[in-house]
Parts: sequence; structure tokens; C-alpha cells
Amino acid sequence: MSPLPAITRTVVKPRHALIAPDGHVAAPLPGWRGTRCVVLISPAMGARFTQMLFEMEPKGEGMGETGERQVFFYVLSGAVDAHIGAGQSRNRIPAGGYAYFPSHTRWALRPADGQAARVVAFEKFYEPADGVDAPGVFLWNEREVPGQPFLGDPDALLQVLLPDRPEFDMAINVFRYKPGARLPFVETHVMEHGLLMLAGEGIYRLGDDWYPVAAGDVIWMAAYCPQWFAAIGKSPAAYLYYKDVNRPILPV
Ligand code: UGY
Ligand code: MN
Repeated sequence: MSPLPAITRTVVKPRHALIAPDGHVAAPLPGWRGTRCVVLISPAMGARFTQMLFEMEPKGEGMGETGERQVFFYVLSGAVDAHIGAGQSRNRIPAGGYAYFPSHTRWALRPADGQAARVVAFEKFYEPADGVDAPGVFLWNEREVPGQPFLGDPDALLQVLLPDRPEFDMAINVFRYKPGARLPFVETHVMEHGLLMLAGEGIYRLGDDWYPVAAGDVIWMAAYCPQWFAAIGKSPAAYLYYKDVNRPILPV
């Protein structure tokens, strides 16, 4: 028997949201063709950034110019060729690979090897900082990034995907938990998060609510949303997440 179509785990609240995959609806976006674009998190919800999913057909394509924004693409499956800058230099990005395009960068993404590809993106207006040069293009692969025990816990490993330097005003990390591992306390902080569950299952506490979550789920946590996670499945859990960092809290 199929589940009632009127039931979903998705919730959108003022200070957090859980977006389950069953509710995805395509939002055609300029610059993309042969691609199903899903805007998962956006300022329309109250966030200060955007998180999007791009399901690209083998002949699909995305292209743009970042303008005042910056964009981080992470390849979930398949592989893409990233064409960067006026000269359109080409770089192959396999699954687990990622590309950061700073503001004022012309870019294009095309699936490689005639295969479909799935890509998640985080986009944010860049906030220049006094005495700090803007970052350059950054391409790398999650497999090359060592996991650091989170606050000393070897069962909760944090991979910091972008350089931890003042020119970057956003961080993108992967958090990997062994079954039973958890955050050591309920975090409450000024930084905002956008999160995609990559693997496994767990329980997320958001504010005073508790949600079972699994691979494919997306979470938005506004600043100061109390948050806690425990991995409860039989296999390891992992999530990819965004946070705003390195900038003064009050506008200067
Ligand atoms: O970086 C973080 O704030 C991270 N520990 N938060 C989270 O996993 N919800
Ligand atoms: Mn946090």
C-alpha cells in the first residue's frame, strides 16, 4: 500500500526547516537547461543564502557569472566538467569533488562521460573585508580532506572543505558520525546552517522539535536555532553543511 500522499516529514518553521525529498518541485532557473533545479533553501524562507539541487541530464548544462555572489558546487553523483573564466579552462570534478567560484567568475558545468550528474550548490553574497584579498577559484575533492575528531571525539569526524582563512566568508564542511556518535551538546550560535544528509540516519533536534532524518533530507537552521544530532542507523551517517564565518556581526 502506498503512503498517503497528504503525509510528509517536511516542515517549514520561522527558525528552521526540514525538507524531505518527497516534496521537491522543480524551479526552472536562468542559465540551466536539461536540468531539474530544486531550490531547497532560500531568502524566501528567511535564510541569508541559497541551497540548490541540480539533477543534470547527460546533455544538460548550467552556466553563469557569479556577480556579487559566490557559489560552491559539490558533485553528489556522476561527474561534471567545470569550465572557468573567460578562457574557459576545463576541470573534471568527480563525485565527492567540489568547486568554489568567487564573485565575478564566469563558469559553466556540463556532465562528463555522457552520464547524468547530481550537484548540490550553496550560494551567498560575498562580504568583502578590510585588508583581506578576495578568494580565488578553489577546486578539490572531499577524499583528500582529512577528518578531524570533533572536540576530541574520534567517532565524529569533521572535514573542512574550504581553506580556513579570513578571505572566505563561508565554510562548507562534511561531518561523519559512526553509529551512535553525536554532537556533544546542544549548539546555539549566531552562524546559520544549510545541510544535506549524505548518508545514514539520525535524529536532529531543531529548537524544541525532534526529527528522524535520513540521506537526501535537507535542513535549514537560522542563527541561534538550538541544534543537536545523533547518528542512530546501523551504518555511519554523514552530512554536508554550510555556515557563515569570518565576518563582523554588526555591519561596519
Ligand atoms: O559547525 C557547526 O556549527 C556544527 N557543529 N553544527 C552542526 O553540526 N549542526
Ligand atoms: Mn552548528
